Amino acid sequence: MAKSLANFDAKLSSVYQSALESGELIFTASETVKSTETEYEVDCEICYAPALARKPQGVLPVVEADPNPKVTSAPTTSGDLHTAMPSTPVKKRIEKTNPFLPHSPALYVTDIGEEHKVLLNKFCIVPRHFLVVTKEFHPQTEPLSPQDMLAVWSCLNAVKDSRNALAFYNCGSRSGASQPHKHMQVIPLETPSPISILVRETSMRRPGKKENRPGDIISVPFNCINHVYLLPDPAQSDKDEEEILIEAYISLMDAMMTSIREYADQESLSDEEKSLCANGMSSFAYNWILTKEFMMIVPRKQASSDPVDGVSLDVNSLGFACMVLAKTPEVLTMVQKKGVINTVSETGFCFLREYYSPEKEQQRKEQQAILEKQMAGAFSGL
Ligand code: B4P
Repeated sequence: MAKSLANFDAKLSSVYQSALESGELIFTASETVKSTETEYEVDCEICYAPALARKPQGVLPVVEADPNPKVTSAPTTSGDLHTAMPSTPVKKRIEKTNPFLPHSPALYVTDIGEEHKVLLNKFCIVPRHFLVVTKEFHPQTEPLSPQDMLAVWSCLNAVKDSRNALAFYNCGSRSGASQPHKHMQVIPLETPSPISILVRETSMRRPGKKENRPGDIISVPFNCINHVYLLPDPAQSDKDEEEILIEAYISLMDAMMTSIREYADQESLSDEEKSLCANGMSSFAYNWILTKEFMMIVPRKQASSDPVDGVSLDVNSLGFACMVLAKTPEVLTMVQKKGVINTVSETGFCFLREYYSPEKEQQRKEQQAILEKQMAGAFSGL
Protein backbone atom coordinates (compact mmCIF):
# COMPACT_ATOMS: atom_id res chain seq x y z
CA MET A 1 0.00 0.00 0.00
CA ALA A 2 1.17 3.54 -0.72
CA LYS A 3 2.03 5.59 2.37
CA SER A 4 -0.28 8.46 3.19
CA LEU A 5 1.85 11.55 3.70
CA ALA A 6 0.17 13.83 6.20
CA ASN A 7 1.00 17.56 5.83
CA PHE A 8 3.38 16.78 2.98
CA ASP A 9 2.37 19.75 0.84
CA ALA A 10 2.70 22.26 3.68
CA LYS A 11 6.11 20.85 4.67
CA LEU A 12 7.28 20.97 1.05
CA SER A 13 6.35 24.66 0.86
CA SER A 14 7.98 25.64 4.13
CA VAL A 15 11.26 23.77 3.44
CA TYR A 16 11.28 25.26 -0.08
CA GLN A 17 10.85 28.78 1.26
CA SER A 18 13.62 28.40 3.87
CA ALA A 19 16.05 26.80 1.40
CA LEU A 20 15.37 29.57 -1.11
CA GLU A 21 15.92 32.30 1.48
CA SER A 22 19.14 30.72 2.77
CA GLY A 23 20.54 30.40 -0.78
CA GLU A 24 20.79 26.57 -0.48
CA LEU A 25 18.25 26.23 -3.27
CA ILE A 26 18.65 28.10 -6.55
CA PHE A 27 15.46 28.89 -8.42
CA THR A 28 16.07 29.94 -12.00
CA ALA A 29 13.47 32.22 -13.52
CA SER A 30 12.64 31.25 -17.09
CA GLU A 31 10.48 32.34 -19.98
CA THR A 32 7.98 29.84 -21.38
CA VAL A 33 7.71 29.91 -25.16
CA LYS A 34 4.64 28.04 -26.47
CA SER A 35 4.76 25.96 -29.62
CA THR A 36 1.56 24.47 -31.04
CA GLU A 37 2.43 21.53 -33.23
CA THR A 38 0.36 18.42 -32.57
CA GLU A 39 -2.74 17.36 -34.47
CA TYR A 40 -4.65 18.05 -31.23
CA GLU A 41 -3.34 21.60 -31.07
CA VAL A 42 -1.72 21.04 -27.71
CA ASP A 43 0.84 23.69 -26.79
CA CYS A 44 4.35 22.30 -26.28
CA GLU A 45 6.49 24.37 -23.90
CA ILE A 46 10.03 25.57 -24.47
CA CYS A 47 11.40 26.76 -21.18
CA TYR A 48 14.12 29.31 -21.95
CA ALA A 49 16.59 29.67 -19.08
CA PRO A 50 19.94 31.10 -20.24
CA ALA A 51 21.22 31.40 -16.64
CA LEU A 52 21.31 27.57 -16.46
CA ALA A 53 24.02 27.39 -19.13
CA ARG A 54 26.45 28.12 -16.27
CA LYS A 55 25.10 25.48 -13.88
CA PRO A 56 27.69 22.85 -12.93
CA GLN A 57 26.88 19.49 -14.54
CA GLY A 58 26.75 15.99 -12.94
CA VAL A 59 30.49 15.86 -12.34
CA LEU A 60 30.91 18.78 -10.02
CA PRO A 61 34.02 20.93 -9.90
CA VAL A 62 35.47 21.08 -6.41
CA VAL A 63 37.16 24.39 -5.70
CA GLU A 64 40.52 23.98 -3.97
CA ALA A 65 41.19 26.04 -0.86
CA ASP A 66 41.27 29.72 -1.77
CA PRO A 67 41.61 31.87 1.36
CA ASN A 68 39.90 34.92 -0.17
CA PRO A 69 37.41 33.86 -2.79
CA LYS A 70 35.93 36.95 -4.47
CA VAL A 71 32.24 36.68 -5.17
CA THR A 72 30.56 39.30 -7.38
CA SER A 73 27.42 39.31 -5.26
CA ALA A 74 25.38 37.06 -2.98
CA PRO A 75 23.29 34.32 -4.59
CA THR A 76 19.92 35.73 -5.48
CA THR A 77 16.53 34.12 -5.24
CA SER A 78 16.04 34.89 -8.92
CA GLY A 79 18.51 32.09 -9.49
CA ASP A 80 20.99 34.01 -11.62
CA LEU A 81 23.72 31.49 -11.03
CA HIS A 82 26.66 33.41 -12.38
CA THR A 83 26.20 36.11 -9.75
CA ALA A 84 27.27 33.53 -7.19
CA MET A 85 30.38 32.44 -9.12
CA PRO A 86 33.85 33.58 -8.01
CA SER A 87 34.95 36.58 -10.10
CA THR A 88 38.62 35.54 -10.43
CA PRO A 89 39.87 32.24 -11.84
CA VAL A 90 40.38 29.64 -9.12
CA LYS A 91 42.23 26.37 -9.20
CA LYS A 92 39.72 23.58 -9.67
CA ARG A 93 39.96 19.86 -9.40
CA ILE A 94 37.19 17.79 -10.94
CA GLU A 95 35.81 15.19 -8.60
CA LYS A 96 32.71 13.05 -8.65
CA THR A 97 30.46 13.90 -5.74
CA ASN A 98 27.12 12.44 -4.80
CA PRO A 99 24.77 15.31 -3.86
CA PHE A 100 22.24 12.88 -2.38
CA LEU A 101 24.57 10.97 -0.03
CA PRO A 102 25.06 12.84 2.16
CA HIS A 103 22.36 15.33 1.21
CA SER A 104 22.16 18.97 2.18
CA PRO A 105 20.04 19.17 5.38
CA ALA A 106 18.44 22.38 4.06
CA LEU A 107 16.92 20.45 1.14
CA TYR A 108 15.53 17.55 3.17
CA VAL A 109 11.72 17.34 3.32
CA THR A 110 10.82 13.93 4.76
CA ASP A 111 11.37 10.18 4.70
CA ILE A 112 9.02 7.87 2.87
CA GLY A 113 9.14 4.46 4.54
CA GLU A 114 12.44 2.68 5.10
CA GLU A 115 13.89 3.14 1.64
CA HIS A 116 13.28 6.67 0.37
CA LYS A 117 13.74 10.31 1.28
CA VAL A 118 12.37 13.45 -0.35
CA LEU A 119 14.85 16.22 -1.18
CA LEU A 120 14.19 19.50 -2.92
CA ASN A 121 15.84 19.94 -6.30
CA LYS A 122 18.72 22.33 -5.69
CA PHE A 123 18.51 23.77 -9.23
CA CYS A 124 14.83 24.17 -10.01
CA ILE A 125 12.91 26.05 -12.66
CA VAL A 126 9.52 25.01 -11.37
CA PRO A 127 9.01 26.01 -7.71
CA ARG A 128 8.88 23.07 -5.25
CA HIS A 129 10.35 20.59 -7.79
CA PHE A 130 11.50 17.69 -5.63
CA LEU A 131 13.33 14.39 -5.82
CA VAL A 132 12.42 11.00 -4.35
CA VAL A 133 15.82 9.47 -3.64
CA THR A 134 16.81 6.02 -2.38
CA LYS A 135 18.41 6.30 1.07
CA GLU A 136 21.08 3.76 0.14
CA PHE A 137 23.02 4.04 -3.09
CA HIS A 138 21.33 2.31 -6.05
CA PRO A 139 22.38 3.01 -9.63
CA GLN A 140 20.22 5.18 -11.88
CA THR A 141 20.35 2.36 -14.44
CA GLU A 142 18.25 0.02 -12.27
CA PRO A 143 14.62 -0.66 -13.13
CA LEU A 144 12.09 0.83 -10.75
CA SER A 145 11.08 -1.34 -7.81
CA PRO A 146 7.49 -1.52 -6.51
CA GLN A 147 8.70 0.52 -3.48
CA ASP A 148 10.14 3.22 -5.78
CA MET A 149 6.84 3.55 -7.61
CA LEU A 150 4.77 3.52 -4.42
CA ALA A 151 6.97 6.23 -2.89
CA VAL A 152 6.49 8.45 -5.95
CA TRP A 153 2.78 7.63 -6.09
CA SER A 154 2.27 8.75 -2.48
CA CYS A 155 4.00 12.06 -3.27
CA LEU A 156 1.88 12.59 -6.38
CA ASN A 157 -1.21 12.11 -4.26
CA ALA A 158 0.02 14.37 -1.48
CA VAL A 159 0.76 17.54 -3.46
CA LYS A 160 -1.72 20.31 -4.13
CA ASP A 161 -3.40 19.99 -7.57
CA SER A 162 -2.25 16.38 -7.60
CA ARG A 163 -4.00 15.61 -10.90
CA ASN A 164 -1.59 18.01 -12.65
CA ALA A 165 1.63 16.85 -10.98
CA LEU A 166 4.18 15.01 -13.08
CA ALA A 167 6.68 12.40 -11.86
CA PHE A 168 9.58 11.13 -13.94
CA TYR A 169 12.64 8.89 -13.94
CA ASN A 170 15.58 9.32 -16.31
CA CYS A 171 16.92 5.76 -16.49
CA GLY A 172 20.37 5.16 -17.95
CA SER A 173 23.07 7.23 -19.54
CA ARG A 174 21.21 8.21 -22.71
CA SER A 175 18.05 9.25 -20.84
CA GLY A 176 19.21 12.72 -19.74
CA ALA A 177 20.29 11.68 -16.24
CA SER A 178 23.27 13.53 -14.79
CA GLN A 179 23.35 11.98 -11.31
CA PRO A 180 24.15 8.27 -10.95
CA HIS A 181 22.34 7.77 -7.58
CA LYS A 182 18.78 6.49 -8.11
CA HIS A 183 16.27 9.33 -7.94
CA MET A 184 12.79 9.92 -9.30
CA GLN A 185 11.55 13.51 -9.65
CA VAL A 186 8.21 15.23 -9.14
CA ILE A 187 7.10 18.58 -10.56
CA PRO A 188 4.03 20.04 -8.86
CA LEU A 189 2.03 22.02 -11.42
CA GLU A 190 -0.96 24.36 -11.12
CA THR A 191 -2.29 23.53 -14.58
CA PRO A 192 -2.17 20.30 -16.58
CA SER A 193 1.10 19.59 -18.40
CA PRO A 194 1.05 19.34 -22.22
CA ILE A 195 1.48 15.55 -22.04
CA SER A 196 -1.54 15.20 -19.71
CA ILE A 197 -3.66 17.14 -22.20
CA LEU A 198 -2.25 15.15 -25.10
CA VAL A 199 -2.98 11.79 -23.46
CA ARG A 200 -6.53 12.88 -22.61
CA GLU A 201 -7.08 14.08 -26.19
CA THR A 202 -5.54 10.99 -27.77
CA SER A 203 -7.56 8.54 -25.68
CA MET A 204 -10.87 10.35 -26.16
CA ARG A 205 -13.75 8.94 -28.17
CA ARG A 206 -13.92 10.33 -31.72
CA PRO A 207 -16.04 9.52 -34.75
CA GLY A 208 -14.73 6.21 -36.04
CA LYS A 209 -12.63 5.56 -32.94
CA LYS A 210 -13.71 4.08 -29.67
CA GLU A 211 -12.72 5.64 -26.38
CA ASN A 212 -9.72 4.05 -24.68
CA ARG A 213 -10.25 2.40 -21.32
CA PRO A 214 -8.09 2.05 -18.19
CA GLY A 215 -5.57 -0.72 -18.78
CA ASP A 216 -5.21 0.14 -22.51
CA ILE A 217 -1.80 1.02 -23.95
CA ILE A 218 -1.79 3.87 -26.47
CA SER A 219 0.88 5.96 -28.20
CA VAL A 220 1.00 9.74 -28.42
CA PRO A 221 2.09 11.59 -31.59
CA PHE A 222 5.87 11.56 -31.20
CA ASN A 223 7.66 10.11 -34.22
CA CYS A 224 9.50 7.67 -32.00
CA ILE A 225 8.49 4.54 -30.09
CA ASN A 226 6.45 5.50 -27.02
CA HIS A 227 3.85 3.69 -24.95
CA VAL A 228 1.30 5.11 -22.54
CA TYR A 229 -0.65 2.93 -20.09
CA LEU A 230 -3.97 4.41 -18.93
CA LEU A 231 -4.20 3.82 -15.20
CA PRO A 232 -7.42 2.78 -13.52
CA ASP A 233 -8.58 4.87 -10.58
CA PRO A 234 -7.59 2.78 -7.51
CA ALA A 235 -10.84 3.81 -5.79
CA GLN A 236 -12.82 2.18 -8.64
CA SER A 237 -10.58 -0.87 -9.07
CA ASP A 238 -10.50 -4.28 -7.37
CA LYS A 239 -6.67 -4.05 -7.44
CA ASP A 240 -4.64 -2.09 -4.92
CA GLU A 241 -2.23 0.70 -5.88
CA GLU A 242 0.82 -1.56 -5.78
CA GLU A 243 -0.77 -4.11 -8.13
CA ILE A 244 -1.90 -1.34 -10.49
CA LEU A 245 1.57 0.24 -10.67
CA ILE A 246 3.41 -3.08 -11.11
CA GLU A 247 0.99 -4.25 -13.82
CA ALA A 248 1.38 -0.94 -15.68
CA TYR A 249 5.18 -0.99 -15.48
CA ILE A 250 5.53 -4.61 -16.60
CA SER A 251 3.06 -4.11 -19.46
CA LEU A 252 4.98 -1.05 -20.63
CA MET A 253 8.36 -2.81 -20.40
CA ASP A 254 6.93 -5.67 -22.49
CA ALA A 255 5.49 -3.27 -25.05
CA MET A 256 8.78 -1.35 -25.21
CA MET A 257 10.88 -4.48 -25.78
CA THR A 258 8.46 -5.79 -28.44
CA SER A 259 8.69 -2.48 -30.30
CA ILE A 260 12.48 -2.45 -30.05
CA ARG A 261 12.63 -5.98 -31.52
CA GLU A 262 10.43 -4.82 -34.43
CA TYR A 263 12.65 -1.78 -34.88
CA ALA A 264 15.77 -3.98 -34.91
CA ASP A 265 14.24 -6.10 -37.70
CA GLN A 266 14.30 -3.14 -40.13
CA GLU A 267 16.61 -3.99 -42.98
CA SER A 268 18.27 -0.62 -43.40
CA LEU A 269 19.50 -0.39 -39.80
CA SER A 270 23.18 0.41 -39.20
CA ASP A 271 25.32 -2.00 -37.15
CA GLU A 272 25.60 0.64 -34.45
CA GLU A 273 21.83 0.89 -34.08
CA LYS A 274 21.48 -2.91 -34.18
CA SER A 275 23.91 -3.21 -31.30
CA LEU A 276 21.98 -0.55 -29.34
CA CYS A 277 18.82 -2.60 -29.75
CA ALA A 278 20.61 -5.78 -28.74
CA ASN A 279 21.49 -4.30 -25.32
CA GLY A 280 19.78 -6.17 -22.52
CA MET A 281 17.31 -4.48 -20.19
CA SER A 282 20.05 -3.82 -17.64
CA SER A 283 21.74 -1.27 -19.90
CA PHE A 284 18.70 0.04 -21.72
CA ALA A 285 18.09 3.78 -21.41
CA TYR A 286 14.52 5.02 -21.19
CA ASN A 287 12.35 7.79 -19.82
CA TRP A 288 9.45 7.08 -17.50
CA ILE A 289 6.61 9.47 -16.69
CA LEU A 290 3.86 8.96 -14.12
CA THR A 291 0.76 11.01 -13.37
CA LYS A 292 -2.38 10.00 -11.51
CA GLU A 293 -3.89 9.11 -14.90
CA PHE A 294 -1.17 7.34 -16.87
CA MET A 295 2.31 5.84 -16.95
CA MET A 296 4.52 6.34 -20.02
CA ILE A 297 7.77 4.80 -21.30
CA VAL A 298 10.06 5.99 -24.10
CA PRO A 299 13.23 4.05 -25.00
CA ARG A 300 16.21 6.30 -25.78
CA LYS A 301 18.69 6.02 -28.60
CA GLN A 302 20.69 9.15 -27.75
CA ALA A 303 20.93 11.82 -25.05
CA SER A 304 20.61 14.86 -27.38
CA SER A 305 18.84 15.69 -30.62
CA ASP A 306 20.70 15.51 -33.95
CA PRO A 307 22.91 18.59 -34.21
CA VAL A 308 22.03 21.41 -36.64
CA ASP A 309 25.12 23.57 -37.25
CA GLY A 310 26.58 22.17 -34.04
CA VAL A 311 23.48 23.02 -31.97
CA SER A 312 21.50 20.28 -30.25
CA LEU A 313 18.99 19.93 -27.43
CA ASP A 314 19.64 17.80 -24.34
CA VAL A 315 16.49 15.81 -23.61
CA ASN A 316 15.32 14.21 -20.37
CA SER A 317 11.91 12.69 -19.50
CA LEU A 318 10.28 16.13 -19.55
CA GLY A 319 10.96 16.31 -23.29
CA PHE A 320 8.33 13.58 -23.69
CA ALA A 321 5.98 15.66 -21.56
CA CYS A 322 6.38 18.21 -24.43
CA MET A 323 8.39 20.42 -22.03
CA VAL A 324 11.95 21.16 -23.10
CA LEU A 325 14.69 23.27 -21.63
CA ALA A 326 16.68 25.65 -23.88
CA LYS A 327 19.74 27.14 -22.17
CA THR A 328 21.04 29.22 -25.08
CA PRO A 329 19.40 31.42 -27.75
CA GLU A 330 20.83 29.11 -30.44
CA VAL A 331 19.07 26.09 -28.94
CA LEU A 332 15.83 28.06 -28.57
CA THR A 333 15.89 29.10 -32.24
CA MET A 334 16.77 25.60 -33.44
CA VAL A 335 13.89 24.00 -31.46
CA GLN A 336 11.42 26.65 -32.61
CA LYS A 337 12.36 25.97 -36.23
CA LYS A 338 12.31 22.18 -36.02
CA GLY A 339 9.46 21.90 -33.52
CA VAL A 340 9.52 20.37 -30.03
CA ILE A 341 7.97 17.04 -31.04
CA ASN A 342 10.38 16.47 -33.94
CA THR A 343 13.43 17.56 -31.98
CA VAL A 344 12.61 15.37 -29.00
CA SER A 345 11.63 12.40 -31.19
CA GLU A 346 15.14 12.29 -32.68
CA THR A 347 16.44 11.05 -29.34
CA GLY A 348 14.15 8.01 -29.43
CA PHE A 349 13.83 5.13 -31.89
CA CYS A 350 11.96 6.40 -34.97
CA PHE A 351 10.46 4.02 -37.50
CA LEU A 352 9.62 6.91 -39.80
CA ARG A 353 12.61 8.94 -40.80
CA GLU A 354 10.76 11.94 -42.19
CA TYR A 355 11.08 15.38 -40.74
CA TYR A 356 8.12 17.49 -39.89
CA SER A 357 7.10 19.91 -42.59
CA PRO A 358 4.26 22.41 -42.24
CA GLU A 359 2.92 21.33 -45.67
CA LYS A 360 2.74 17.68 -44.67
CA GLU A 361 1.13 18.60 -41.34
CA GLN A 362 -1.50 20.70 -43.16
CA GLN A 363 -2.17 17.84 -45.60
CA ARG A 364 -2.60 15.38 -42.74
CA LYS A 365 -4.97 17.74 -40.91
CA GLU A 366 -7.11 18.15 -44.04
CA GLN A 367 -7.28 14.37 -44.59
CA GLN A 368 -8.19 13.88 -40.93
CA ALA A 369 -10.97 16.51 -41.17
CA ILE A 370 -12.42 14.81 -44.30
CA LEU A 371 -12.32 11.41 -42.57
CA GLU A 372 -13.98 12.75 -39.42
CA LYS A 373 -16.72 14.39 -41.53
CA GLN A 374 -17.34 11.13 -43.40
CA MET A 375 -17.45 9.12 -40.18
CA ALA A 376 -19.80 11.64 -38.52
CA GLY A 377 -22.10 11.34 -41.57
CA ALA A 378 -21.98 7.55 -41.40
CA PHE A 379 -22.80 7.58 -37.66
CA SER A 380 -25.71 10.03 -38.00
CA GLY A 381 -27.23 7.76 -40.70
CA LEU A 382 -27.40 4.81 -38.25
P1 B4P B 1 18.88 13.93 -13.47
O1 B4P B 1 17.80 12.92 -13.69
O2 B4P B 1 20.23 13.33 -13.22
O3 B4P B 1 18.97 14.99 -14.66
P2 B4P B 1 18.02 16.21 -15.08
O4 B4P B 1 16.70 16.19 -14.40
O5 B4P B 1 17.99 16.24 -16.57
O6 B4P B 1 18.79 17.45 -14.55
P3 B4P B 1 20.27 17.92 -14.87
O7 B4P B 1 21.04 17.84 -13.60
O8 B4P B 1 20.84 17.21 -16.07
O9 B4P B 1 20.00 19.44 -15.10
P4 B4P B 1 19.65 20.32 -16.33
O10 B4P B 1 20.64 21.42 -16.35
O11 B4P B 1 19.37 19.58 -17.58
O12 B4P B 1 18.46 14.80 -12.24
C1 B4P B 1 19.34 15.24 -11.24
C2 B4P B 1 18.55 16.17 -10.38
O13 B4P B 1 19.29 16.48 -9.21
C3 B4P B 1 18.29 17.49 -11.08
O14 B4P B 1 16.98 17.88 -10.79
C4 B4P B 1 19.30 18.41 -10.45
O15 B4P B 1 18.93 19.75 -10.53
C5 B4P B 1 19.29 17.87 -9.04
N1 B4P B 1 20.48 18.21 -8.24
C6 B4P B 1 21.76 18.38 -8.67
N2 B4P B 1 22.56 18.65 -7.61
C7 B4P B 1 21.79 18.63 -6.51
C8 B4P B 1 22.02 18.82 -5.12
N3 B4P B 1 23.22 19.12 -4.65
N4 B4P B 1 20.97 18.71 -4.25
C9 B4P B 1 19.72 18.45 -4.72
N5 B4P B 1 19.44 18.26 -6.01
C10 B4P B 1 20.45 18.35 -6.91
O16 B4P B 1 18.25 20.93 -15.86
C11 B4P B 1 18.20 21.81 -14.77
C12 B4P B 1 16.95 21.54 -13.97
O17 B4P B 1 15.80 21.84 -14.74
C13 B4P B 1 16.81 20.08 -13.57
O18 B4P B 1 16.25 20.05 -12.29
C14 B4P B 1 15.84 19.53 -14.57
O19 B4P B 1 15.11 18.42 -14.06
C15 B4P B 1 14.94 20.73 -14.76
N6 B4P B 1 14.28 20.74 -16.05
C16 B4P B 1 14.72 20.25 -17.24
N7 B4P B 1 13.86 20.49 -18.21
C17 B4P B 1 12.82 21.14 -17.65
C18 B4P B 1 11.59 21.67 -18.14
N8 B4P B 1 11.27 21.55 -19.43
N9 B4P B 1 10.75 22.27 -17.27
C19 B4P B 1 11.07 22.40 -15.97
N10 B4P B 1 12.21 21.93 -15.43
C20 B4P B 1 13.08 21.32 -16.27
